[in-house]
Amino acid sequence: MLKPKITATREQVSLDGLWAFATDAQVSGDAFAGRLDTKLEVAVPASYNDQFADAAIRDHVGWVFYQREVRVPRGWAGERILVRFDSATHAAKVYAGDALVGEHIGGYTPFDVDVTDHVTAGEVFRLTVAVDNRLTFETIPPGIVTDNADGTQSQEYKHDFYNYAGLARSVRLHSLPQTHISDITVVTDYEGTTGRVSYDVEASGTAEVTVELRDEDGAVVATGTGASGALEIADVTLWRPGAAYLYELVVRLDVGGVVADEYVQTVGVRTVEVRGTEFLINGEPFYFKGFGKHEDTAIRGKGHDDAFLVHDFQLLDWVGANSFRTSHYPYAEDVLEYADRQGMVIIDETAAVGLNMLIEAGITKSKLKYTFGPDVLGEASQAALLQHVRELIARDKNHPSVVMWSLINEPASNDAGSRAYFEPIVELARELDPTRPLTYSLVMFANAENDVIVDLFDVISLNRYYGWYITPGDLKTAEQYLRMDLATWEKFGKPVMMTEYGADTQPGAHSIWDGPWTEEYQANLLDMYHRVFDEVPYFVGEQVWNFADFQTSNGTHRVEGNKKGAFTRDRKPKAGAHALRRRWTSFGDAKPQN
Ligand code: GCB
Repeated sequence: MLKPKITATREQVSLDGLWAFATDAQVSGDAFAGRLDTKLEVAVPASYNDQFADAAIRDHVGWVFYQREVRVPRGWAGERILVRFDSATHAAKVYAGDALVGEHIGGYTPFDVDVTDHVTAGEVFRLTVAVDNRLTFETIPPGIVTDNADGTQSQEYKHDFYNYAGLARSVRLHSLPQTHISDITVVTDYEGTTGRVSYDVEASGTAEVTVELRDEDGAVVATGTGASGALEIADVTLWRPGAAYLYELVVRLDVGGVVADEYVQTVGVRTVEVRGTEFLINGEPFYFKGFGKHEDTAIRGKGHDDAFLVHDFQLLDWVGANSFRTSHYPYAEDVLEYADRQGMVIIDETAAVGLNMLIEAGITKSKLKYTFGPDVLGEASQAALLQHVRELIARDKNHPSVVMWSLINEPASNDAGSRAYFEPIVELARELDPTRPLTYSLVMFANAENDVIVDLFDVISLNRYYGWYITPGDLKTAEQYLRMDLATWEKFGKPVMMTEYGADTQPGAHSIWDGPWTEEYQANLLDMYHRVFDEVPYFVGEQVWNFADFQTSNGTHRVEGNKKGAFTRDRKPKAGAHALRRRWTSFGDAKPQN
């Protein structure tokens, strides 16, 4: 799915800014049509929850409404006119005037609504977006909604982060020519100094396709005709971790000698491969150093913010990280585009988090006794995940920064039913993208003996909390457990990495002892893990949980959210961040040598 871009044939108008806002409890009558009777305004892009000082909005369960007037540029007559939502968390209904013009389910992937037949170039129309934050056994991520006696509903979910909702990413009105490029797929390779860009263009009508590949100086390095083909680049400059290089593929549709549409697709030439127990980028062993992140800041919730994007990448660079996982959902496309330009390596994760009914926010506590089955996560849930994987790969397939798909975080992969649930998901991902390795993050309870899906994947990614949830305050025993655990995965002959390890840390808490929550404890725990990692020959990476503190649902084991960040929520380093910096700046992108 192509991100809207301004080109010679395409235009757009940003709809970011303040919109009228109300929850379904605040409007009477048919809230889904007509003018919204409200004095509230809400900022877009940003989750709505923390913008107001009103618990009834923050913890609202159900529909909320966003509304604004939109003027269609007068030059757009004859064009197709669409509204692009970079995300609406978790389900949306879109209205132009009173007409329902589109719906979407899934809170972290973009969608277009075609409003051509409902608007007029040069005139104003009323745009309303109803957004539902409810998570059920039919959504990804899943959740449980219960009806309360007072007519309201309560929401329960198994993931740790707060269920921020609303329009957290950009909204724009954009135009497309009637005959237009609807999709582009690029796959890259190289041999010696010759690069190869295979491309495939889909168009909405009959047209001649021409392509032109330009280097970073704008020089044309290859041209081609036809909807698919392969371009060769003499003396190619590869896209490398920490040293990005991006070509531009200019795709044009020609109808009767006139350019009907033009789109510019960035291309980084690089390969990824799992060979034996190694993870290779451009044929060279790569060692992941970095974090699981969240899209999470004060006030904005999950709202995308360019200043935080830039600052977070600066901190990643400062600490010596070369990668992160988009835990636990696809991030805004702006993040991936920036990663492409900065040479940051991304493990791109789906929103399949909390598919584990036996745990809650990292600890054991649940009424449900199993996860997969017709009355829990069954066919409807699986269909939702299949659709989500289609949308994720359609959106992110062309990003050189994305080197691996993480299809699930901490599923109940020790539950016998998980195999039937996940096998079709893995098959679909392989069919849609045969070029990238697949992984998923294994919960502590899934071990080398009882996990029933590990053989389906290419890289074994472990989430382990020895020294925190297990043997807290006892790093000696934690070290023994960790060493034993890592040894058990050797038999699979695959690369193993740690996608979560860490300790909640209250900045300013100190101790000379191994005291959980202190800054020293976080640093010592990380050092202990690293000592063990460096002993394991098939180990390919370490991603600490988490880059920064983040907001969670209410719980007695959280103090104003999850505090496992190396940085605080406002991005100040804890002692752990300094410990990581000492280690990660001491070696490059290859595994540290003992
Ligand atoms: C996990 C989850 C992550 C939690 C973390 C924790 O295993 O994958 O979402 O935030 O544990 O801190 O409990």
